[in-house]
Amino acid sequence: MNKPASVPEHFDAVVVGAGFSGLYMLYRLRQLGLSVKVFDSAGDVGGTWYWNRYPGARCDIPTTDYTYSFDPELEKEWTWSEKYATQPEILEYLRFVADRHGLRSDIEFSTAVTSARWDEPAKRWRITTDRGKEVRCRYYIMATGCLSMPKSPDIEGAGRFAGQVYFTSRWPHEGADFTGQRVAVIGTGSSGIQSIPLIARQARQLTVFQRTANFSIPAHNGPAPADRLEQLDEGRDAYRHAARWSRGGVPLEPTDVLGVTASESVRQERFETAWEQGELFGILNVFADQGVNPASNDIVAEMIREKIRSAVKDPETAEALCPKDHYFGTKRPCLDTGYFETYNLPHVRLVDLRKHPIVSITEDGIETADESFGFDAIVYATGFDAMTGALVAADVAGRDGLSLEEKWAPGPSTYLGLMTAGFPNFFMLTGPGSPSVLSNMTVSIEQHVDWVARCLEDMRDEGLETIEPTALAEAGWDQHVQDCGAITLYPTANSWYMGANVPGKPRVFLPYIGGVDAYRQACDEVAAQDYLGFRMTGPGGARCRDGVVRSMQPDVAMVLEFVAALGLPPMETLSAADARALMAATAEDRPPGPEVGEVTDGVIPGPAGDLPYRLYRPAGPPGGSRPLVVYFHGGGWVLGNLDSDDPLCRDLCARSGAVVVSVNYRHAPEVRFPAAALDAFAAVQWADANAIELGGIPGQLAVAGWSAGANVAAVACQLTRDAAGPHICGQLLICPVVDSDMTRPSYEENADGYILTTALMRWFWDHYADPADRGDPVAAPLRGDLQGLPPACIVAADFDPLRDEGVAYARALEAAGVPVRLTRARGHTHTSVTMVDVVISGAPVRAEIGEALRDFFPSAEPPGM
Ligand code: NA7
Repeated sequence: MNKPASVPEHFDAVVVGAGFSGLYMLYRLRQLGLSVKVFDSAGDVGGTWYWNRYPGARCDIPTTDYTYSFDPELEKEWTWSEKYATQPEILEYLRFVADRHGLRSDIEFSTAVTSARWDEPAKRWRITTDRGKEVRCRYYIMATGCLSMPKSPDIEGAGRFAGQVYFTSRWPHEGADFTGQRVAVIGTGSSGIQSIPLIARQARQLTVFQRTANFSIPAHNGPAPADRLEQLDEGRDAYRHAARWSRGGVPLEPTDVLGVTASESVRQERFETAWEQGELFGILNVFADQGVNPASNDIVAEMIREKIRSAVKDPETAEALCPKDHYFGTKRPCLDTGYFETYNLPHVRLVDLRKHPIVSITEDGIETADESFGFDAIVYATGFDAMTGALVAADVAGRDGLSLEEKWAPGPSTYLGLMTAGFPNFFMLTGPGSPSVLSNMTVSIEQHVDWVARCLEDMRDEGLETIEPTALAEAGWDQHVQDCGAITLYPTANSWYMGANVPGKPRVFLPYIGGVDAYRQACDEVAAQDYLGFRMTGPGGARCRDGVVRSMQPDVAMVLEFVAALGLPPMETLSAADARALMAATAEDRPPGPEVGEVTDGVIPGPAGDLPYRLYRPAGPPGGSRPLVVYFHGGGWVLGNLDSDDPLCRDLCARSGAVVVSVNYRHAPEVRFPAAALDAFAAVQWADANAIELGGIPGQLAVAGWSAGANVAAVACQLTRDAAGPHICGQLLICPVVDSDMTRPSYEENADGYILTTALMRWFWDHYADPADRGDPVAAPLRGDLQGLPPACIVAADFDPLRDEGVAYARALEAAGVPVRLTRARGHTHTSVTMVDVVISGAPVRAEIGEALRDFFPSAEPPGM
């Protein structure tokens, strides 16, 4: 008996979308014994592959990898016919999967969900559809895809054209026949690049309107690659496991070859191999640094441009097809079959919209600034409101009626790309903030579905009914997603990854670029730590272990992993001589730091003999005077020298426009406390007295230091004050040692694993000063008189045992009336801010340091004077 229409049906879960993610979600939810309803506005399964039926539509990940792995029998029964299967074959595959698992019975096709409202008292979602149906469910799961909401044709007059109009994203099922027609294609993303060669085969005339030239490499399609099939035959499970724990969702050994240092022959060889292979992850892996270093990226980009120039006969067209306004990879690169060669056909023409912008679409064609074109058909290959479009359009309102559209107006905010605060029991598969479009989608889909299924199972086992991220966890994840993007070149491009293709959309980096492997690790950790950052409630009680799953800068984490893998002995187990040798060895291959105008070495008369110094003069005309910064290197009074901090000194010099004089002081254990501090004091006196000879401006002198160097810098300021001169304009203290009290919380929190450990700091103190001396302000400047000291800039890093004493010094100086700028090096360790050109995320912190140094010298002549 049918239920009366007025009584809403209840389901444990409602899923929107019956593509790759929706189908697998349904399968897993059924496995859990949950009642499920799937809605899809399409007439059948397929999602993306149902709608995008344009000629030439194929996936751009080899189909051997673009496939479900959850069903080993399915894998045996289905064989892909090509390296990159066509849309009809992928659609056929999804139909096969739906039939094999009898999934269709729970799917309502040709039904769009029109709204969803969270009913707080009932702890249920109320879902309405365009068929006037209302259903209730506990869990609402969006399997709506990342590229499913077509972008509206934002071109003047788009509605006026009287001929045939096609959208690649909504291609008619009966196909299109362009024989004998004059056809326009607008858009040269993947859809345009795949369809243009095939449309050209039929059309009498084809005109392509290109706004942005795109990078594309030949797919070299054909049978599935034999080596890949062999690997799968030999060990399917191992292969799939490797995919799950790879960076992109396809097994691939990340290269460590740097574009900037590789020889020309290595560059060519690596590029040609990737070109021949015809795979996106291959061409994105020519050099380890091509995604972060503009110079390296340009090497690959130029090689691709050369290929385009050699494929296209007309030099002007070739040049217009060469992408020059974005770094390679920062917009989704394409795979093609004969795309560039198509422009050699006499009836195919390219219109460069940068030079000849469209003024309007007219009734019978397109008008550019200087030409009128008549067409029989216009094909829009203009892309999607990616990643957020379909979610926002679904009219979802969570707790207190807050809509997703309102919440995400400044850009999407999610925890793990899976959920968003204020929307209990609302899951997004491959949502913004997850690897999704930067990865092999099928691997990311399976990971998300498995995570959600496991979460729901755990909740059921624990008697929990609602789950929602906390504001803290979500803000932390959003920050991490942006931090990961910020160290790459991706945010520089006007791409749909940045929301830049849709007018008015906030510019935010949408996907997670930290890697499928790192992402999976984070999701697993969250689950293993009692669902860290989620609030859960139900008859089983309420629980919330609040926190942030990733707060370290991603490149800092990479450096730590790299160092850990070296298996070096802990420094504190070595002799001072061996520790110095180890430090020198690890610095051997690092980048040199920025160019400066001039570097000269000299000696200073110290209290007990000469002290070596190295002077860095900024670039600019010779002879000009600059402010002077006397700098002291780090190394716990035991390690370090002029070489150890050379890249940092260059960086400080370049950023501040000051002459930097780096002074080596006497080291412990050979010469103990207070030698280092007294040397620093003497160096400041000497630099002031010799300012003119050093190229400095008399009276414009600051001191600076890192770690123990910052300790002696701070002490030098106190001693100088006591000696009534000279005048010091400012003190820059980067992660300073200012106290010998090792009981502050940062010592415990960061005791181990961040290079400067608590044990190592103890070793430094033991080498430097007797316990009886450690309370002396000359060892622990925090304990000194702080009145009348120069303005300070103090850098405190999150993952540094010394963090809290740095902050304490800033507070104490402030209390003593000293102007202080406290710079928090978010997500950094004691050493990472100083790793110039290694830890990219340190650059903004050093930019602040440079600004602080310049601020010390308000009357300084600008650099170059
Ligand atoms: P894309 O990659 O977003 O490409 C859309 C193209 O359309 C791109 O070249 C756009 O230029 C162009 N476009 C968009 N709007 C306009 C207007 N108003 N005027 C002229 N040109 C315009 O979408 P696809 O469908 O090709 O591919 C999407 C993804 O699907 C693809 O990356 C694969 O992952 C699968 P723009 O670059 O914005 O200047």
